[in-house]
Amino acid sequence: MSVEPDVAVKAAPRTPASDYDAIVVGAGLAGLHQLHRLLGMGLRVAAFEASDGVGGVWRHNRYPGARVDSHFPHYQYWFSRELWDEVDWLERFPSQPEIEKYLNYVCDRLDLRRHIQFGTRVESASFDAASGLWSVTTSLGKTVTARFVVLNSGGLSAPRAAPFPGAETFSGVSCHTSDWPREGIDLAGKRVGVIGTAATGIQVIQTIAPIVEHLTVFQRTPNFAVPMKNPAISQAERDEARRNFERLRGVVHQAFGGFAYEATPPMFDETTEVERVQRLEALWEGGTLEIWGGAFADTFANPVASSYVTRFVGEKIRQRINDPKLADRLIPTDHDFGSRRVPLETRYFEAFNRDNVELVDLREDPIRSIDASGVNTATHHIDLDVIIYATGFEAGVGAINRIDITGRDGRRLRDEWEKALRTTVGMQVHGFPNLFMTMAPFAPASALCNLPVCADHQVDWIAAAIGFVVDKGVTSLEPSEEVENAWMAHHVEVSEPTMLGSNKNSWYRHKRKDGSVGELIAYAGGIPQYRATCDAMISSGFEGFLIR
Ligand code: NA7
Repeated sequence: MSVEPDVAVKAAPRTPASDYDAIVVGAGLAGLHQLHRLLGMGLRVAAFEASDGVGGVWRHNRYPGARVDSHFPHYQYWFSRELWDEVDWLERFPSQPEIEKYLNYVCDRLDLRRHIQFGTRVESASFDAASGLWSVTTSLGKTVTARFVVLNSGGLSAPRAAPFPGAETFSGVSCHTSDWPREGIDLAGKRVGVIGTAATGIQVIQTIAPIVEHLTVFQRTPNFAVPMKNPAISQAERDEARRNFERLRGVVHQAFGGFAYEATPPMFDETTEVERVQRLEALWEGGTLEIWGGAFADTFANPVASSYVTRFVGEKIRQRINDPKLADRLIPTDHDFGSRRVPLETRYFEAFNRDNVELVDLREDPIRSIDASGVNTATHHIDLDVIIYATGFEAGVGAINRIDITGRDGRRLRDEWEKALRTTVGMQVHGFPNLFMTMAPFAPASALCNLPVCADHQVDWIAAAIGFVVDKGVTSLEPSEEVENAWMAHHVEVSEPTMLGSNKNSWYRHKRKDGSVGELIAYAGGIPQYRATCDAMISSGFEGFLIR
């Protein structure tokens, strides 16, 4: 199968004494592509995957209603024309089973499975400056050496632990959404509690409300959400997408968030009141995420535009909730639309019109503890058969920090990041030569991107960086402190002044171990600026990097 654009390595790696040239951690969406790309460069590569199959988050997040919020044809690999031609997507917003099947298909089509060691969690990685090699130790007790380590361990893959006292004493079934059992959970006729009302909680709640006997929704922060329109994909639509593959690929790689939206939106002040309403109505009816960043060119930066869209969305939601007091609780008043991740929904707000669905507003009545029979809030006890934790992830850093990583001069990544979270373009860290990562903080891929587009780009950049080290016959590549400072300063300059920066209550912001709010991990400069910086690093021969 052809791969474009290819990165050919001209010289043989200089470290035949190592077990591998590169180790890839994770066999999800980015890991599979990374493995394929590095093997295509003629490197000796092994991938380690903790679970017993491929797919990463798309293998584990099999909760009821799980599906992607990126519409067809966006959520697929963009590096291969053949894959586009061979895979017939069924729904405009593919479901978890469809995506898991796709990733398994890609794995076999690219003949990757034999390079992946399943059931093998990477526990530590340590750099030895004398040999220029990383030693990687796995849960099977084995240590292997490699020149390069690439962490494709996922930006939203380490679940946040439930902090409720007594959770372990619950006698019913309880489960985090990202750890949903393959055999499923029978929810019919059960009293179910869902904790969390963001992208995941919304999908669960709207799906199970008609099935369960009684549903208690525990909401801490209300979220804006926008209706998803999800028709089946016709053959004509597939054909059209394939015909337009090259054009679309050019567009998504230079679009702000990796979506080929139809037109560049106007500035808010350049539109009349009538045009604003028409525009928002059309986007609302469109049933995609386009209303988020695509309503006005300056929605993220102009508080007036942001408030306008916020009011519009709030009113739309209010019309769908029968009880005005309930609407007050479900419609956010503490943040603007789009300053947190916007979920798509299907009759989510109507679920609260059902007699069997009850909202517990945790801002008024917080959870105090969990016991054998259910949840205790500050005011009452709720009997439950099942508790579903839709409580999210340690975003950006969780999966990386589960690995004990020691770089140059004994620096431990966890400790460095606890002091100050930093990366260079979200893919390397000063002090950690030849260590690469995808979907880490301070890149579009960490939050504001249709992920396959951003993951493909990061895989390409990492391949180019590794190719550079090998071709130059040097030992290692690492961003200098100056390069990293410059990237972090740029990130803060473009991201903090946006409405994303003004909202401190979102997974777009790092949460430190002590619970305090840290850095904004979502890079808000958009793909074009980001790619320009990354491309310039490659074309300048990684100027300013430490090349040893
Ligand atoms: P999120 O977006 O992190 O949401 C987690 C939800 O769980 C959110 O409503 C939280 O309320 C709630 N939560 C978290 N901890 C608690 C506690 N201790 N008590 C009550 N409620 C809590 O995770 P998702 O899985 O929905 O989505 C993650 C991303 O995955 C999503 O954006 C997609 O890109 C894919 P809070 O808002 O913090 O008050």
